[in-house]
Amino acid sequence: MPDLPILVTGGAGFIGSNLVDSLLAKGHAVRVLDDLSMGKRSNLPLDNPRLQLLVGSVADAALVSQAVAGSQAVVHLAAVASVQASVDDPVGTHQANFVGTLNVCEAMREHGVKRVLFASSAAVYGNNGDGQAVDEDTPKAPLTPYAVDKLASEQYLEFYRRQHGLEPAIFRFFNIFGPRQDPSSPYSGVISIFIQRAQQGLPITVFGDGEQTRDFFYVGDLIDLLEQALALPVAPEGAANVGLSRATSLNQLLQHIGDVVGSLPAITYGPARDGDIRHSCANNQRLLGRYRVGEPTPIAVGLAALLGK
Ligand code: NAD
Ligand code: UD2
Repeated sequence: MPDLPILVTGGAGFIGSNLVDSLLAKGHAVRVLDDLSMGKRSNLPLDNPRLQLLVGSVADAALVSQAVAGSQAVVHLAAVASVQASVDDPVGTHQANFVGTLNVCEAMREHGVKRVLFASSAAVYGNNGDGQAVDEDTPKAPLTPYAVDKLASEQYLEFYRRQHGLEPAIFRFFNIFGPRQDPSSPYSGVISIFIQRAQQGLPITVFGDGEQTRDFFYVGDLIDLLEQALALPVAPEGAANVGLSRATSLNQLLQHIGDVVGSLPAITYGPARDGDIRHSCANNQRLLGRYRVGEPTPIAVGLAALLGK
């Protein structure tokens, strides 16, 4: 079905627009459904005749049905990606982060579309990593509405697999970084904020002592995984962590940024964020078993690519 479009919900955002570029470059037709709440038209090559943009919400069941009709597969990325936004507005974010998933499942059932990729999150583990790399069987401890909605979405997708033959491939992203990550909110990804401030010579605030760690994964490597999952003959049951299985502290991250940018601005250390996870690192054995993960991009190389170096 090479000519039927692949539907990318949230396709005007950071991860989505990187995926759209890559799919178009490989000759696929692509349909994007995005409400442009965070995503931007300028992230998309709208002059490409193989790209169609539908502007609206995944919470609108009729629109989702229209978007899914005639698609060959769905990559469901649309969500309010800020954990803090979900804490501030659980009802509003639930519409995008949970009802949106259910609408995608129902529309796929209605139109007989089978393959769907889903962007879940390391947030489903809460603090259960306890300083160790978490595997997928680690007990779940969703601490925020964002994490609850991601976990419930995963479970609904598995229900639709059993009941209606959907073929979900579910990924739990750790900290993804790369071009087009929007630094404009205080809750944007830390790398996008630190890079922008370093380039502009503006002071950087580290929340806590900077010894908290994250498992940073380059968006280009993620896109490669998503494309493999679209082509797999069988969509594997159960979610797979997406991380390098490598912990980088914020202090180490700042050193890398200083190396790539050439200098660092003033750095201040403030109080840790409420509820901040201290250490987050993926056990990625399942990912490595399911997908070809060539030589994953080390953080220094990803940062250089991000700055066009
Ligand atoms: P993003 O904010 O850049 O992309 C999300 C896109 O969804 C945006 O374009 C936004 O406009 C759109 N959107 C939001 N609500 C919508 C709605 N109701 N209807 C239609 N579109 C809507 O964020 P991202 O980092 O590209 O995240 C993509 C997905 O990956 C999200 O589901 C996010 O939860 C998940 N995720 C991201 C990370 C990360 O490190 N970036 C980590 C874990 C999970
Ligand atoms: C990421 C995801 C979130 C969820 C979660 C899963 C992003 C933006 N968020 O949250 O969606 O999936 O992982 O656990 O990708 N920090 C500073 N200074 C700043 C900004 C951040 O010190 O100006 C710190 C922050 O307190 C945290 C670390 O940097 O310790 C990473 O913060 P983040 O917002 O990039 O991502 P995280 O891991 O909280």
